[in-house]
Amino acid sequence: MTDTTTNPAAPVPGAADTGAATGQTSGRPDTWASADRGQLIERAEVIVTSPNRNFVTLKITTADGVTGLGDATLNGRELGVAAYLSEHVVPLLIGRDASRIEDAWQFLYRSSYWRRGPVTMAAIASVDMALWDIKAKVAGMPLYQLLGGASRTGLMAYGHASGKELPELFDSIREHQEEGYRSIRVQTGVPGLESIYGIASNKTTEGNEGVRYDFEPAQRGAFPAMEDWDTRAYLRHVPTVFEAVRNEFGPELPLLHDGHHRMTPLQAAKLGKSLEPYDLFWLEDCTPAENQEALKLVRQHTTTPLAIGEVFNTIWDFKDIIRDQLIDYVRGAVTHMGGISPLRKTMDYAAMYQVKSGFHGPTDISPVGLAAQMHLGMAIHNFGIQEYMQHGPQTNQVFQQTFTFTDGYLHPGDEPGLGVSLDVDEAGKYPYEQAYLPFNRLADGTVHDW
Ligand code: KDG
Ligand code: MG
Repeated sequence: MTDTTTNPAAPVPGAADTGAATGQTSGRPDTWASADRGQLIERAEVIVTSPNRNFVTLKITTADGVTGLGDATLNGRELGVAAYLSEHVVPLLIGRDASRIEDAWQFLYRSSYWRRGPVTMAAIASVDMALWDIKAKVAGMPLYQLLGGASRTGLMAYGHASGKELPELFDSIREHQEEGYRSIRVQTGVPGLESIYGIASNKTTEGNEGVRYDFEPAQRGAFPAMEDWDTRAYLRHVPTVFEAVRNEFGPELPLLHDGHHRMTPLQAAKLGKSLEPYDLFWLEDCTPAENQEALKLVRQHTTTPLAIGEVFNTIWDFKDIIRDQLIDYVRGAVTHMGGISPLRKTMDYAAMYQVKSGFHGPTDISPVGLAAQMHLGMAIHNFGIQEYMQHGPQTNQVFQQTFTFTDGYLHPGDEPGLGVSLDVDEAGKYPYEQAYLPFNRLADGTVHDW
């Protein structure tokens, strides 16, 4: 664990005694008089730990000793967010009123002048999450109650089945069903390609025996691993896989697939169309969505539902594609969209267009981020599905969690707050280890989207 706390308990700003807004005076934190001085932020610690993988967590403590946790993990760029938090955010938090969540969010977003971007928004997200955790603990309620109460009894979750060849894939689907999953993402190898996105290592390989294993793309080491890619081979192969899966598992099982940003608009349109007979729940990230116009072309050619947005940072990234009804599912993560507050706004906006949630839930969303998403998913009306890759055993020892996964449905539990606590001693056993996501090269050596 790396504790990069820069501000030990700082004195509460005296000007707050006036009962008026203090404004920005000579280097003092901007805060207002709090009705309850016990809610002023006394400590904020940035905790970097690497049990099964790297995680960045913000822990905020109020004068009353109430603590809140926020997830700031940005896969492969963790220390960038840790430094942003320690150097630029933690000093602004000390002495602020923890109960003023929206004000803290707006202050961090607007006062920095430089807006958006994954580093900034992951840092702001962690503050937002931690403050909601504190507010719910002070209220004595699980967070979903504060967000409006439960709209459902549980969250349908999907897991990641994969296999290089069909027999392994079928085994993996069956294993997921045995664990309770009722919706399944399907990724396979492509003939001629050595290693590609989404295929878990074989459980029976050395070191993995007996271990439940979902695909974990970040690999420890000083340089990203190289994978190979050929879109034409992929487009030829994927429909045959879904045909085989439908023949084996029948028409009912909801199936998902992640294109992981690799296709041109025309290729994506072609894939969507060729998958229509297999009735996918969604096709994810069919194109790299910087060019959002691309989705118009895809939409003109296929009725396969589209999900996008795991790399988006703000409601602005979703605004036009929701308004133009180019997507069906919002793949944003609480951790990368600036927190619970802005993702809630995005989902309320999406509801006007019948667009539902499909929050990003791979293992690089920490247990804290996952819990925050579960509470939000419980409360909103337009919940769709929750991605759920299971964290490893060491991670689950560092982060104690109250959520349940029963018969394919997640529930965040009913403890006050988010329902996650962090064992600092356990976290300390796992110092940060450099790790990167892989990258792609085509046969001629060109770097391709990964
Ligand atoms: O950090 C990158 C991963 O979270 C991403 O590759 C996982 O695409 C992903 C998914 O849909 O879970
Ligand atoms: Mg994805």
